[in-house]
Amino acid sequence: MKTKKVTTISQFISEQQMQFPDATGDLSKLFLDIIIAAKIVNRDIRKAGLVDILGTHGSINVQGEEVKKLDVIANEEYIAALSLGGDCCAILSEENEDIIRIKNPGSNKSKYIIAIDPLDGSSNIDVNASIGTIFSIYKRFSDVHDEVTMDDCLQKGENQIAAGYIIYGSSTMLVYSTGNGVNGFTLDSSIGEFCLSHPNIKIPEKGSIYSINEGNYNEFPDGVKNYISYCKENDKSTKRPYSARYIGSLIADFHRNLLRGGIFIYPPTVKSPNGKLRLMYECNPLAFIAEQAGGIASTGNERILEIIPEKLHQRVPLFTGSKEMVEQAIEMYQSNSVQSI
Ligand code: AHM
Ligand code: MG
Repeated sequence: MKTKKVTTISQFISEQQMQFPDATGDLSKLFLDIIIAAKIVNRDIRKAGLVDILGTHGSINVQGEEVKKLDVIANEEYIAALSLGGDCCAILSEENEDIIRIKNPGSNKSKYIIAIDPLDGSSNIDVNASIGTIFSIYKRFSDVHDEVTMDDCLQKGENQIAAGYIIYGSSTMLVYSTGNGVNGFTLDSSIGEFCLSHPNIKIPEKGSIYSINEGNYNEFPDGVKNYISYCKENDKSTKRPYSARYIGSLIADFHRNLLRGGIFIYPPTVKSPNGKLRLMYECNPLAFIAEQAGGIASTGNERILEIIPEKLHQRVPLFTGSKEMVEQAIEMYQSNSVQSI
């Protein structure tokens, strides 16, 4: 049998690092911390149902949402791996109201801040649908010997040094970008390594999938309602009607659209005028990946990566995916000058 050449993520990261002779290797080390945590969380997710980690934890998080046991476990595991690694100085997590400043001797000198949604799509945990982890890495502005400031953490998405996600699906994949394209790695559990499986991912310019929680239709702005009608129309030249696909797990919806072509929309609604998704650890990292893959990410009115964040857990509307589809949706959204929601 001919053996296929395998590139592990560690080999890939060190090859990339060699292209930058001045690189200190600190970012590579931070990636290795993330990879360790991803493997641990993956191990626990794969055991869910056999051990007592399904169901609710009994608490409500800073977002006012019910916390699942696996939310707590994943949060603790990522924080532990990132803190022990000593390669980042602060963590902003969906599950913690404030910034977690890491106070161990190694991380006092670290320049990196990480924003993370440790377990995205938690409502899907108990029904065995795909869930994910989303992360975003920034360089602090302040001196490495000083306390990390709020300004260090509230940076616009354009400043991201790297971003990515792990999808715990039918296989476990890590997809990331350091601003030089997007690459995907699949976990080969027999050797315990993420191996390059999807090099240089490009999102198709056009697609035929639209992903939106249509149950909220009556609460959508008119422009979004019009776009949904457009998706359902018959038109051979644009391959409409499009297919509706919505898992309710952002990573699973985003990942499918990234590979196949499509649009994901979480618009403003009457109840949530800023949408539901969080800027720092959901929209920014996915916007970075989308753009690096040739796609678009917008609030409908502005590019996600240009938003200057005001608060750690800020929510923004999100339109992201294939370039032509997102442009069309934004045009229809904006053409309703009175956004009656
Ligand atoms: P979570 O991070 O608490 O799991 O919430 C975010 C999730 C996203 O994964 C998903 O896109 C969205 O919420 C689904 O929301 P809705 O159920 O309103 O459609
Ligand atoms: Mg989430």
